[in-house]
Amino acid sequence: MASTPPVARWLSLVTLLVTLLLVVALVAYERPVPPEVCPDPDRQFEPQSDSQQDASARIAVRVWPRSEQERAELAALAHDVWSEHAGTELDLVLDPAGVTALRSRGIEFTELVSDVLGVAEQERERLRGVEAARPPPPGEWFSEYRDLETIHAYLEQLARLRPELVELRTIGYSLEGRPLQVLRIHGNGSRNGNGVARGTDSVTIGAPGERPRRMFVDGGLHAREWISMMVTTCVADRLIRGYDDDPALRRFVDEVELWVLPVANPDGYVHSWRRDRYWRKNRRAGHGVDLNRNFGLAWGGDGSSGKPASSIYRGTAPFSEPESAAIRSLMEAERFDVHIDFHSYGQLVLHPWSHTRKRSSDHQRLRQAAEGIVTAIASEHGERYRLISGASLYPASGTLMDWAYGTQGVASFVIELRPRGGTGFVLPPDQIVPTCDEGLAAVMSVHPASALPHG
Ligand code: 0X9
Ligand code: ZN
Repeated sequence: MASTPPVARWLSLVTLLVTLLLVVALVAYERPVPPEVCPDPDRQFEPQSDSQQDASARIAVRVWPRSEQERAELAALAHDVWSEHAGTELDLVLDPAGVTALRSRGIEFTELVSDVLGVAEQERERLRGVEAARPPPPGEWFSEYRDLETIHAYLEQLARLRPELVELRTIGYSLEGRPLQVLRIHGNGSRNGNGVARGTDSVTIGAPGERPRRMFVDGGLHAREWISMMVTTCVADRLIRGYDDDPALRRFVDEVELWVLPVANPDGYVHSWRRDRYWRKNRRAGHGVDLNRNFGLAWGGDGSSGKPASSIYRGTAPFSEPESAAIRSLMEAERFDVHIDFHSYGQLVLHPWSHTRKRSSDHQRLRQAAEGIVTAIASEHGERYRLISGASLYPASGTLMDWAYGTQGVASFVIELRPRGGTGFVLPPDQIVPTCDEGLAAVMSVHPASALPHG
Protein backbone atom coordinates (compact mmCIF):
# COMPACT_ATOMS: atom_id res chain seq x y z
CA MET A 1 0.00 0.00 0.00
CA ALA A 2 1.46 3.35 -1.07
CA SER A 3 1.77 5.95 1.76
CA THR A 4 0.05 9.43 1.43
CA PRO A 5 2.49 12.19 0.45
CA PRO A 6 3.15 14.71 3.34
CA VAL A 7 1.67 17.74 1.39
CA ALA A 8 -1.62 15.91 0.80
CA ARG A 9 -1.75 14.86 4.49
CA TRP A 10 -1.27 18.51 5.53
CA LEU A 11 -3.97 19.63 3.10
CA SER A 12 -6.55 17.19 4.44
CA LEU A 13 -5.69 18.18 8.03
CA VAL A 14 -6.20 21.89 7.23
CA THR A 15 -9.51 21.10 5.45
CA LEU A 16 -10.69 19.18 8.50
CA LEU A 17 -9.73 22.02 10.81
CA VAL A 18 -11.50 24.65 8.66
CA THR A 19 -14.65 22.52 8.47
CA LEU A 20 -14.60 22.06 12.24
CA LEU A 21 -14.21 25.79 12.78
CA LEU A 22 -17.07 26.52 10.40
CA VAL A 23 -19.38 24.09 12.18
CA VAL A 24 -18.51 25.58 15.58
CA ALA A 25 -19.11 29.11 14.27
CA LEU A 26 -22.48 28.15 12.78
CA VAL A 27 -23.67 26.44 15.95
CA ALA A 28 -22.62 29.40 18.07
CA TYR A 29 -24.39 31.81 15.68
CA GLU A 30 -27.67 29.92 15.74
CA ARG A 31 -27.80 29.39 19.47
CA PRO A 32 -30.60 31.59 20.89
CA VAL A 33 -29.30 34.37 23.11
CA PRO A 34 -31.11 34.38 26.43
CA PRO A 35 -32.95 37.70 26.92
CA GLU A 36 -31.22 38.43 30.22
CA VAL A 37 -27.84 38.25 28.43
CA CYS A 38 -28.90 40.52 25.62
CA PRO A 39 -31.98 42.52 26.68
CA ASP A 40 -33.93 44.10 23.85
CA PRO A 41 -36.09 46.96 25.10
CA ASP A 42 -38.64 46.51 22.33
CA ARG A 43 -38.81 42.76 22.57
CA GLN A 44 -41.97 42.55 24.63
CA PHE A 45 -43.77 44.68 22.04
CA GLU A 46 -42.68 42.58 19.08
CA PRO A 47 -45.76 41.27 17.29
CA GLN A 48 -46.15 37.55 17.60
CA SER A 49 -46.46 35.42 14.52
CA ASP A 50 -50.05 34.55 13.62
CA SER A 51 -49.62 31.00 14.87
CA GLN A 52 -48.59 32.30 18.33
CA GLN A 53 -51.50 34.74 18.66
CA ASP A 54 -54.68 34.06 20.54
CA ALA A 55 -57.16 35.36 17.99
CA SER A 56 -59.90 35.59 20.61
CA ALA A 57 -57.92 38.12 22.71
CA ARG A 58 -59.27 41.67 22.70
CA ILE A 59 -57.24 44.82 23.27
CA ALA A 60 -58.66 48.34 23.67
CA VAL A 61 -56.49 51.02 22.10
CA ARG A 62 -56.72 54.76 21.54
CA VAL A 63 -55.65 56.04 18.11
CA TRP A 64 -55.53 59.51 16.57
CA PRO A 65 -56.52 59.18 12.90
CA ARG A 66 -54.91 61.71 10.59
CA SER A 67 -57.79 61.89 8.12
CA GLU A 68 -61.41 60.88 7.78
CA GLN A 69 -60.36 58.08 5.48
CA GLU A 70 -57.86 56.76 8.01
CA ARG A 71 -60.55 57.01 10.72
CA ALA A 72 -62.88 54.82 8.67
CA GLU A 73 -60.10 52.36 7.85
CA LEU A 74 -59.06 52.01 11.47
CA ALA A 75 -62.66 51.62 12.63
CA ALA A 76 -63.04 48.87 10.02
CA LEU A 77 -60.19 46.95 11.69
CA ALA A 78 -62.03 46.95 15.01
CA HIS A 79 -64.42 44.53 16.65
CA ASP A 80 -66.00 47.42 18.49
CA VAL A 81 -65.82 51.21 18.69
CA TRP A 82 -65.97 52.35 22.30
CA SER A 83 -65.69 56.08 21.95
CA GLU A 84 -65.01 58.77 19.38
CA HIS A 85 -63.92 62.39 19.28
CA ALA A 86 -63.99 63.91 15.80
CA GLY A 87 -60.63 65.23 14.74
CA THR A 88 -58.88 63.55 17.65
CA GLU A 89 -59.08 60.27 19.43
CA LEU A 90 -60.85 57.05 18.62
CA ASP A 91 -61.08 54.14 21.08
CA LEU A 92 -61.17 50.75 19.39
CA VAL A 93 -61.30 47.13 20.44
CA LEU A 94 -58.93 45.05 18.34
CA ASP A 95 -57.77 41.48 18.14
CA PRO A 96 -54.00 40.78 18.02
CA ALA A 97 -54.03 40.81 14.23
CA GLY A 98 -55.59 44.29 14.36
CA VAL A 99 -52.80 45.48 16.67
CA THR A 100 -50.25 43.99 14.26
CA ALA A 101 -51.95 45.85 11.42
CA LEU A 102 -51.63 49.15 13.33
CA ARG A 103 -47.93 48.51 13.88
CA SER A 104 -47.21 47.55 10.32
CA ARG A 105 -48.96 50.72 9.12
CA GLY A 106 -46.91 52.81 11.55
CA ILE A 107 -50.03 54.04 13.38
CA GLU A 108 -49.32 55.38 16.85
CA PHE A 109 -51.59 54.18 19.62
CA THR A 110 -51.84 53.84 23.35
CA GLU A 111 -53.19 50.76 24.98
CA LEU A 112 -56.25 51.41 27.16
CA VAL A 113 -56.95 47.84 28.21
CA SER A 114 -54.56 44.99 27.40
CA ASP A 115 -57.15 42.31 28.14
CA VAL A 116 -60.68 43.57 27.60
CA LEU A 117 -62.30 40.20 28.27
CA GLY A 118 -60.11 39.60 31.32
CA VAL A 119 -61.19 42.91 32.86
CA ALA A 120 -64.83 41.93 32.39
CA GLU A 121 -64.12 38.50 33.86
CA GLN A 122 -62.48 40.01 36.95
CA GLU A 123 -65.49 42.24 37.45
CA ARG A 124 -67.77 39.23 37.07
CA GLU A 125 -65.80 37.33 39.70
CA ARG A 126 -66.01 40.26 42.09
CA LEU A 127 -69.75 40.57 41.52
CA ARG A 128 -70.31 36.86 42.15
CA GLY A 129 -69.12 37.47 45.70
CA VAL A 130 -71.41 40.49 45.94
CA GLU A 131 -74.43 38.52 44.76
CA ALA A 132 -73.75 35.88 47.38
CA ALA A 133 -73.98 38.62 50.01
CA ARG A 134 -77.40 39.89 48.92
CA PRO A 135 -79.15 42.09 49.99
CA PRO A 136 -76.52 44.83 50.19
CA PRO A 137 -75.81 46.00 53.73
CA PRO A 138 -77.53 49.29 54.59
CA GLY A 139 -75.48 52.32 53.60
CA GLU A 140 -73.42 50.32 51.12
CA TRP A 141 -75.79 50.13 48.25
CA PHE A 142 -73.68 52.45 46.09
CA SER A 143 -70.40 50.76 46.91
CA GLU A 144 -70.97 48.29 44.08
CA TYR A 145 -72.82 47.87 40.77
CA ARG A 146 -76.30 46.38 41.05
CA ASP A 147 -78.21 44.17 38.64
CA LEU A 148 -81.66 44.98 37.24
CA GLU A 149 -83.59 43.09 39.89
CA THR A 150 -81.70 44.82 42.70
CA ILE A 151 -82.13 48.27 41.15
CA HIS A 152 -85.85 47.77 40.65
CA ALA A 153 -86.25 46.52 44.23
CA TYR A 154 -84.35 49.60 45.43
CA LEU A 155 -86.64 51.96 43.49
CA GLU A 156 -89.63 50.32 45.19
CA GLN A 157 -87.96 50.76 48.54
CA LEU A 158 -87.35 54.48 47.86
CA ALA A 159 -90.99 54.95 46.89
CA ARG A 160 -92.16 53.20 50.07
CA LEU A 161 -89.80 55.29 52.19
CA ARG A 162 -91.38 58.64 51.30
CA PRO A 163 -94.72 58.05 49.61
CA GLU A 164 -95.59 61.74 49.95
CA LEU A 165 -92.53 62.65 47.83
CA VAL A 166 -92.10 59.72 45.50
CA GLU A 167 -94.23 57.72 43.15
CA LEU A 168 -93.06 54.65 41.23
CA ARG A 169 -94.56 54.24 37.79
CA THR A 170 -94.18 51.77 34.96
CA ILE A 171 -94.11 53.75 31.72
CA GLY A 172 -94.04 50.73 29.42
CA TYR A 173 -92.36 47.38 28.85
CA SER A 174 -89.25 46.28 27.05
CA LEU A 175 -89.25 43.90 24.12
CA GLU A 176 -88.77 40.96 26.49
CA GLY A 177 -91.50 42.25 28.79
CA ARG A 178 -89.48 43.90 31.55
CA PRO A 179 -91.00 47.02 33.13
CA LEU A 180 -89.55 50.47 32.47
CA GLN A 181 -89.61 51.86 36.00
CA VAL A 182 -89.67 55.58 36.64
CA LEU A 183 -89.56 57.52 39.90
CA ARG A 184 -91.50 60.76 40.02
CA ILE A 185 -90.05 62.91 42.76
CA HIS A 186 -91.86 66.01 43.85
CA GLY A 187 -92.11 67.94 47.11
CA ASN A 188 -94.85 69.98 48.68
CA GLY A 189 -93.58 73.38 47.61
CA SER A 190 -95.08 73.31 44.16
CA ARG A 191 -97.89 70.87 44.79
CA ASN A 192 -100.32 73.64 45.70
CA GLY A 193 -99.50 75.59 42.59
CA ASN A 194 -96.81 77.81 44.10
CA GLY A 195 -94.40 77.94 41.22
CA VAL A 196 -90.90 79.22 41.42
CA ALA A 197 -90.73 82.99 41.14
CA ARG A 198 -87.22 83.53 39.96
CA GLY A 199 -85.58 85.83 37.49
CA THR A 200 -82.74 84.72 35.27
CA ASP A 201 -80.70 86.58 32.74
CA SER A 202 -82.82 85.62 29.81
CA VAL A 203 -85.98 83.91 30.95
CA THR A 204 -88.36 84.52 33.81
CA ILE A 205 -89.59 81.23 34.99
CA GLY A 206 -92.47 80.17 37.11
CA ALA A 207 -94.61 83.05 38.27
CA PRO A 208 -96.85 81.98 41.19
CA GLY A 209 -99.62 79.71 40.02
CA GLU A 210 -97.61 78.45 37.09
CA ARG A 211 -96.87 74.77 36.82
CA PRO A 212 -93.63 73.69 38.45
CA ARG A 213 -90.47 73.11 36.46
CA ARG A 214 -90.39 69.63 35.10
CA MET A 215 -87.29 67.64 34.46
CA PHE A 216 -86.59 64.18 33.07
CA VAL A 217 -83.43 62.19 33.67
CA ASP A 218 -82.61 58.78 32.21
CA GLY A 219 -79.76 56.31 32.29
CA GLY A 220 -78.94 52.97 30.75
CA LEU A 221 -80.13 53.58 27.20
CA HIS A 222 -76.88 51.77 26.36
CA ALA A 223 -76.61 48.49 28.22
CA ARG A 224 -72.87 48.45 28.97
CA GLU A 225 -72.77 51.95 30.48
CA TRP A 226 -73.40 50.68 34.00
CA ILE A 227 -72.32 53.85 35.76
CA SER A 228 -75.31 55.67 34.23
CA MET A 229 -77.83 53.31 35.89
CA MET A 230 -76.04 53.74 39.21
CA VAL A 231 -75.79 57.53 38.98
CA THR A 232 -79.45 58.06 38.08
CA THR A 233 -80.56 55.76 40.93
CA CYS A 234 -78.16 57.56 43.26
CA VAL A 235 -79.43 61.03 42.26
CA ALA A 236 -82.96 59.94 43.17
CA ASP A 237 -81.68 58.43 46.42
CA ARG A 238 -79.85 61.62 47.47
CA LEU A 239 -82.85 63.84 46.77
CA ILE A 240 -85.27 61.60 48.62
CA ARG A 241 -83.12 60.81 51.65
CA GLY A 242 -81.68 64.32 51.90
CA TYR A 243 -85.05 66.08 51.71
CA ASP A 244 -85.49 66.61 55.44
CA ASP A 245 -81.98 67.70 56.36
CA ASP A 246 -80.44 69.43 53.36
CA PRO A 247 -82.12 72.75 52.48
CA ALA A 248 -80.69 72.82 48.93
CA LEU A 249 -82.02 69.35 48.15
CA ARG A 250 -85.33 70.19 49.77
CA ARG A 251 -85.73 73.35 47.73
CA PHE A 252 -84.92 71.46 44.55
CA VAL A 253 -87.44 68.72 45.28
CA ASP A 254 -90.07 71.30 46.20
CA GLU A 255 -89.53 73.39 43.13
CA VAL A 256 -88.90 70.79 40.47
CA GLU A 257 -90.91 67.78 39.43
CA LEU A 258 -88.20 65.28 38.58
CA TRP A 259 -88.78 62.03 36.74
CA VAL A 260 -85.99 59.47 36.83
CA LEU A 261 -85.72 56.41 34.57
CA PRO A 262 -82.53 54.61 35.70
CA VAL A 263 -82.68 51.64 33.32
CA ALA A 264 -84.03 52.64 29.91
CA ASN A 265 -82.85 49.40 28.27
CA PRO A 266 -83.51 46.63 30.79
CA ASP A 267 -83.15 43.68 28.36
CA GLY A 268 -79.76 44.93 27.22
CA TYR A 269 -78.70 45.48 30.83
CA VAL A 270 -79.62 41.93 31.81
CA HIS A 271 -77.72 40.64 28.77
CA SER A 272 -74.70 42.73 29.72
CA TRP A 273 -74.72 41.16 33.22
CA ARG A 274 -75.36 37.60 32.10
CA ARG A 275 -73.71 37.12 28.71
CA ASP A 276 -71.75 39.96 27.17
CA ARG A 277 -70.43 42.77 29.38
CA TYR A 278 -69.89 45.03 26.36
CA TRP A 279 -73.39 44.71 24.89
CA ARG A 280 -74.80 48.12 23.86
CA LYS A 281 -78.15 47.77 22.10
CA ASN A 282 -81.52 46.31 23.09
CA ARG A 283 -82.15 42.64 22.28
CA ARG A 284 -84.26 42.86 19.11
CA ALA A 285 -83.90 39.55 17.22
CA GLY A 286 -80.56 38.82 18.88
CA HIS A 287 -78.75 41.55 16.91
CA GLY A 288 -80.35 44.45 18.79
CA VAL A 289 -81.21 48.05 17.93
CA ASP A 290 -79.25 51.07 19.18
CA LEU A 291 -82.01 52.89 21.06
CA ASN A 292 -80.07 56.13 20.71
CA ARG A 293 -80.50 55.94 16.94
CA ASN A 294 -84.17 54.96 17.03
CA PHE A 295 -85.80 58.33 17.85
CA GLY A 296 -87.79 60.18 15.22
CA LEU A 297 -85.72 63.26 14.47
CA ALA A 298 -83.29 62.97 11.57
CA TRP A 299 -83.83 59.21 11.85
CA GLY A 300 -81.68 57.34 9.33
CA GLY A 301 -79.15 60.15 8.90
CA ASP A 302 -75.40 60.40 9.45
CA GLY A 303 -73.90 58.39 12.27
CA SER A 304 -76.49 55.62 12.20
CA SER A 305 -76.55 52.36 10.31
CA GLY A 306 -79.11 50.30 8.44
CA LYS A 307 -77.17 47.10 9.09
CA PRO A 308 -78.56 45.03 11.96
CA ALA A 309 -75.10 43.86 13.03
CA SER A 310 -73.84 47.42 13.47
CA SER A 311 -73.50 48.79 16.99
CA ILE A 312 -75.35 51.91 15.77
CA TYR A 313 -78.18 50.05 14.01
CA ARG A 314 -81.19 52.37 13.91
CA GLY A 315 -83.94 49.74 13.59
CA THR A 316 -86.51 49.44 10.82
CA ALA A 317 -88.38 52.68 11.57
CA PRO A 318 -88.37 55.54 14.07
CA PHE A 319 -89.68 54.27 17.42
CA SER A 320 -89.75 50.68 16.19
CA GLU A 321 -88.58 49.70 19.69
CA PRO A 322 -90.88 49.64 22.71
CA GLU A 323 -88.25 51.26 24.92
CA SER A 324 -87.88 54.39 22.76
CA ALA A 325 -91.64 54.46 22.12
CA ALA A 326 -92.29 54.45 25.89
CA ILE A 327 -89.92 57.40 26.38
CA ARG A 328 -91.66 59.25 23.56
CA SER A 329 -95.08 58.71 25.18
CA LEU A 330 -93.81 59.85 28.56
CA MET A 331 -92.22 62.99 27.16
CA GLU A 332 -95.23 63.87 25.04
CA ALA A 333 -97.55 63.44 28.01
CA GLU A 334 -95.46 65.20 30.64
CA ARG A 335 -94.01 68.10 28.65
CA PHE A 336 -90.71 68.45 30.45
CA ASP A 337 -88.62 71.61 30.46
CA VAL A 338 -85.22 70.01 30.91
CA HIS A 339 -83.79 66.57 30.14
CA ILE A 340 -80.47 64.86 30.82
CA ASP A 341 -79.57 61.59 29.14
CA PHE A 342 -76.75 59.97 31.15
CA HIS A 343 -74.20 57.82 29.30
CA SER A 344 -70.57 56.80 29.65
CA TYR A 345 -67.75 57.31 29.04
CA GLY A 346 -65.48 60.29 28.26
CA GLN A 347 -66.40 63.00 30.80
CA LEU A 348 -68.28 65.23 28.40
CA VAL A 349 -71.32 67.48 28.43
CA LEU A 350 -73.05 67.52 25.04
CA HIS A 351 -75.77 69.83 23.76
CA PRO A 352 -77.86 69.77 20.54
CA TRP A 353 -77.52 69.08 17.82
CA SER A 354 -76.31 65.54 17.50
CA HIS A 355 -77.11 65.00 13.82
CA THR A 356 -75.79 68.23 12.35
CA ARG A 357 -73.00 70.65 13.11
CA LYS A 358 -75.35 73.56 12.40
CA ARG A 359 -76.07 75.67 15.45
CA SER A 360 -79.47 75.15 17.04
CA SER A 361 -81.70 78.20 17.33
CA ASP A 362 -81.21 78.08 21.11
CA HIS A 363 -77.47 77.62 20.85
CA GLN A 364 -76.48 80.38 23.28
CA ARG A 365 -78.98 79.40 25.92
CA LEU A 366 -78.18 75.69 25.71
CA ARG A 367 -74.47 76.35 25.73
CA GLN A 368 -74.80 78.56 28.79
CA ALA A 369 -76.75 75.90 30.64
CA ALA A 370 -74.19 73.27 29.61
CA GLU A 371 -71.42 75.54 30.92
CA GLY A 372 -73.30 75.69 34.20
CA ILE A 373 -73.31 71.89 34.26
CA VAL A 374 -69.57 71.75 33.59
CA THR A 375 -68.86 74.22 36.40
CA ALA A 376 -71.14 72.43 38.84
CA ILE A 377 -69.46 69.10 38.08
CA ALA A 378 -65.98 70.59 38.48
CA SER A 379 -66.90 72.02 41.87
CA GLU A 380 -67.42 68.49 43.21
CA HIS A 381 -64.07 66.77 42.67
CA GLY A 382 -62.21 69.11 40.33
CA GLU A 383 -62.97 67.02 37.23
CA ARG A 384 -63.46 69.28 34.23
CA TYR A 385 -65.88 67.69 31.77
CA ARG A 386 -65.45 68.84 28.20
CA LEU A 387 -68.26 70.90 26.66
CA ILE A 388 -69.09 70.32 23.00
CA SER A 389 -72.10 69.90 20.73
CA GLY A 390 -73.04 66.31 19.96
CA ALA A 391 -72.24 66.50 16.26
CA SER A 392 -68.91 68.22 16.88
CA LEU A 393 -67.96 65.12 18.83
CA TYR A 394 -69.23 62.99 15.95
CA PRO A 395 -72.55 62.98 14.08
CA ALA A 396 -75.31 60.75 15.44
CA SER A 397 -78.84 60.72 14.03
CA GLY A 398 -82.05 59.59 15.65
CA THR A 399 -80.85 60.38 19.17
CA LEU A 400 -83.02 60.99 22.19
CA MET A 401 -81.36 64.38 22.81
CA ASP A 402 -82.18 65.68 19.33
CA TRP A 403 -85.73 64.37 19.40
CA ALA A 404 -86.40 65.81 22.87
CA TYR A 405 -85.04 69.21 21.91
CA GLY A 406 -86.21 69.36 18.30
CA THR A 407 -89.75 68.07 18.69
CA GLN A 408 -90.60 68.69 22.35
CA GLY A 409 -88.78 71.98 22.92
CA VAL A 410 -86.94 70.47 25.87
CA ALA A 411 -83.50 71.76 26.87
CA SER A 412 -81.82 68.41 26.42
CA PHE A 413 -78.25 67.32 27.21
CA VAL A 414 -76.15 64.19 27.12
CA ILE A 415 -73.63 63.70 29.90
CA GLU A 416 -70.90 61.15 29.29
CA LEU A 417 -69.82 60.18 32.79
CA ARG A 418 -66.52 58.80 34.09
CA PRO A 419 -63.97 57.62 33.18
CA ARG A 420 -62.14 59.86 30.73
CA GLY A 421 -60.52 56.78 29.13
CA GLY A 422 -59.09 54.22 31.51
CA THR A 423 -60.90 50.93 31.48
CA GLY A 424 -63.87 52.34 29.59
CA PHE A 425 -67.21 50.89 30.58
CA VAL A 426 -65.80 48.80 33.41
CA LEU A 427 -65.32 51.51 35.99
CA PRO A 428 -64.05 50.53 39.46
CA PRO A 429 -66.88 50.53 42.00
CA ASP A 430 -65.18 53.12 44.22
CA GLN A 431 -65.94 55.58 41.40
CA ILE A 432 -69.72 55.24 41.76
CA VAL A 433 -70.12 57.69 44.66
CA PRO A 434 -67.87 60.46 43.28
CA THR A 435 -69.53 60.11 39.87
CA CYS A 436 -72.90 60.35 41.58
CA ASP A 437 -71.76 63.59 43.25
CA GLU A 438 -71.07 64.92 39.76
CA GLY A 439 -74.40 63.67 38.39
CA LEU A 440 -76.36 65.28 41.21
CA ALA A 441 -74.49 68.57 40.81
CA ALA A 442 -75.32 68.47 37.08
CA VAL A 443 -79.02 67.82 37.66
CA MET A 444 -79.32 70.56 40.27
CA SER A 445 -77.40 73.08 38.18
CA VAL A 446 -79.84 73.04 35.26
CA HIS A 447 -82.71 74.00 37.45
CA PRO A 448 -84.45 76.08 36.35
CA ALA A 449 -82.68 78.67 34.26
CA SER A 450 -82.02 76.46 31.29
CA ALA A 451 -85.61 75.93 30.31
CA LEU A 452 -86.30 77.25 26.84
CA PRO A 453 -88.95 79.91 26.30
CA HIS A 454 -91.15 77.45 24.41
CA GLY A 455 -90.46 74.62 26.84
O1 0X9 B 1 -73.27 57.65 20.44
C1 0X9 B 1 -74.08 57.83 21.34
O2 0X9 B 1 -75.23 57.40 21.28
C2 0X9 B 1 -73.66 58.60 22.59
N1 0X9 B 1 -72.34 58.24 23.00
S1 0X9 B 1 -72.03 56.77 23.65
O3 0X9 B 1 -70.59 56.60 23.69
N2 0X9 B 1 -72.54 56.73 25.13
O4 0X9 B 1 -72.69 55.78 22.87
C3 0X9 B 1 -73.61 60.08 22.32
C4 0X9 B 1 -74.72 60.67 21.59
C5 0X9 B 1 -74.57 62.15 21.55
N3 0X9 B 1 -74.49 62.68 20.25
C6 0X9 B 1 -73.38 62.75 19.49
N4 0X9 B 1 -72.22 62.40 19.93
N5 0X9 B 1 -73.52 63.20 18.28
ZN1 ZN C 1 -74.19 55.67 25.54
